Amino acid sequence: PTPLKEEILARYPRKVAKKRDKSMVINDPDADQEIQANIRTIPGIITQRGCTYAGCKGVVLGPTRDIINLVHGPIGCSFYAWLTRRNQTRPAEGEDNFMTYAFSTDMQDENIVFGGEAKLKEAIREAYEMFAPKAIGIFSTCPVGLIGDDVHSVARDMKAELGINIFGFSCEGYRGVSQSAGHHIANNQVFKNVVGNNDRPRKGKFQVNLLGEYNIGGDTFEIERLFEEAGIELLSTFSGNSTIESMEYSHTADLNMVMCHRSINYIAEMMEEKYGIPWIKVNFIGAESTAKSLKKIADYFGDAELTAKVDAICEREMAKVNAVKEAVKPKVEGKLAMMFVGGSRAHHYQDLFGELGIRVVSAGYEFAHRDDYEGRKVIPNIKIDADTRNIEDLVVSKDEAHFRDDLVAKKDSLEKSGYKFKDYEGMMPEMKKNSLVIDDVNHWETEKLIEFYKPDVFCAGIKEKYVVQKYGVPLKQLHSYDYGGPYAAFEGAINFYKEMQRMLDTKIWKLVDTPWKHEPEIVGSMTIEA
Ligand code: CFM
Ligand code: HCA
Repeated sequence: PTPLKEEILARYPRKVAKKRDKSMVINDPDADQEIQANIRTIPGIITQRGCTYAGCKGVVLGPTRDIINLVHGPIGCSFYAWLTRRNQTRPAEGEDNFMTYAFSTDMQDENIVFGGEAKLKEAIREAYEMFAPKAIGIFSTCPVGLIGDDVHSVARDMKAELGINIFGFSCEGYRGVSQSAGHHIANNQVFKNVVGNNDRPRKGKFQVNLLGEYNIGGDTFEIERLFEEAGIELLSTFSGNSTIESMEYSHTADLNMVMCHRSINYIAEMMEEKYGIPWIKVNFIGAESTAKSLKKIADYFGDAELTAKVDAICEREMAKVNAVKEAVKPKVEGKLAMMFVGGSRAHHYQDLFGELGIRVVSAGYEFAHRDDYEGRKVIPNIKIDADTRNIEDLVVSKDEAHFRDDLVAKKDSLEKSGYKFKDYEGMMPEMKKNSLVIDDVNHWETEKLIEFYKPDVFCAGIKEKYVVQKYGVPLKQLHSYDYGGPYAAFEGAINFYKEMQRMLDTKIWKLVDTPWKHEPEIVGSMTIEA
């Protein structure tokens, strides 16, 4: 072990050290290393993680503009998630957009004692009368599960009463160990209640869905532009810039592309089982990854005209990207970065840093699973613990009327020529030897990482931002992008290069000096009992 890992573990009580040891791996891309992930956070440690409700309501359903996402719970759960994720949307003239609102039943003590179902029904009626939405989703917060309100029976009753699509989510904050459980719950309910509700006739020659792209800072818009130019019909994005209707006919696609594997692999798998739609992993973060992903889609369809268009787009855009890269790279090359973000981004953004010659010395996810680190090959070996068993695993069967035997045949023949489906390799094989991979990093570990590596940029979220900056290290939020973005696709890469130049090609951070370095306000020592 490196001195750093030893140093970190040495300060922990014995049991904690034993547990954290398995979540920290000194990477060797050529070895099959195992990392511990998706387990409970140690109580009292300052984790980066959020809750199951956040993963369900905020992440997966939040970006769909015309569903009323009604939170059943105390007002804080809505208020603190209100517009903070920066997922954008572009409604057509006259189309509904409820994303700027925060809908909540505003539970009070009285509802906790006597039950909140009546209040929930009233809130649904009120929302219906005011907005006449096509659908309403009900999201359970912690107290709902504790007092036993049945959001699903309320949803059934209100669906019968109002005649619109209404469905509930048992996504109480404590339901799983992190946001990740909320993704799974969201995937299940959207698949059961939305996907397949509308057999819209075919419109395009090449019909696809983009799964796990949430339009943070306008990322989805960048990808949509490329598809449109290439003549690829994007039916539905789950869920950036989406509508409920687009999800209803998403089962008529010829291909599913998975961007964020962690949050949406469940729907990709279920769509393949039920409808025979194959899925591939794509990544539109990084110019080279974007070009590679576009070419992979063109290869799937095997159409000469499409391939020529995609090649032309890539060539034209790469010329623009390279011009900026050549200007920026000499100024930032060789600098050190580290990134600790929820799921996919701690992996995807390594491609952008790689393009600038910035070295990623340490990275990790808040809540991803072993397959996101080690690749999907480990899925059969992942131990299913009680916390995971707590989340419903849907049993899906073939829909004979809609099943695409032609796509299954296409997949088989492409696989024979070496084309890879469901091929997520994970983060660790792509990271440098001896880089430090850490799952569910905590505040103490963050401090030690900064002291040890003295990184030039730290990528994480709002909770980490100001503490890290007070160490004299700039922090780039890879969740909300601070006020910036888009960073996806070619134009996004250009934006990101310029942002890195702005943040890294300056001496200002070296001047940060905190008063407590010289005059601590309190001095003391602490002993932690094992
Ligand atoms: Fe997927 Fe996301 Fe991420 Fe995620 Fe998130 Fe997010 Fe994230 Mo914040 S879906 S896992 S639950 S890429 S909200 S858009 S930035 S933690 S790395
Ligand atoms: C969430 C949402 C979040 C939080 C970001 C942050 C996001 O997990 O509930 O901690 O800065 O991207 O908005 O991940």
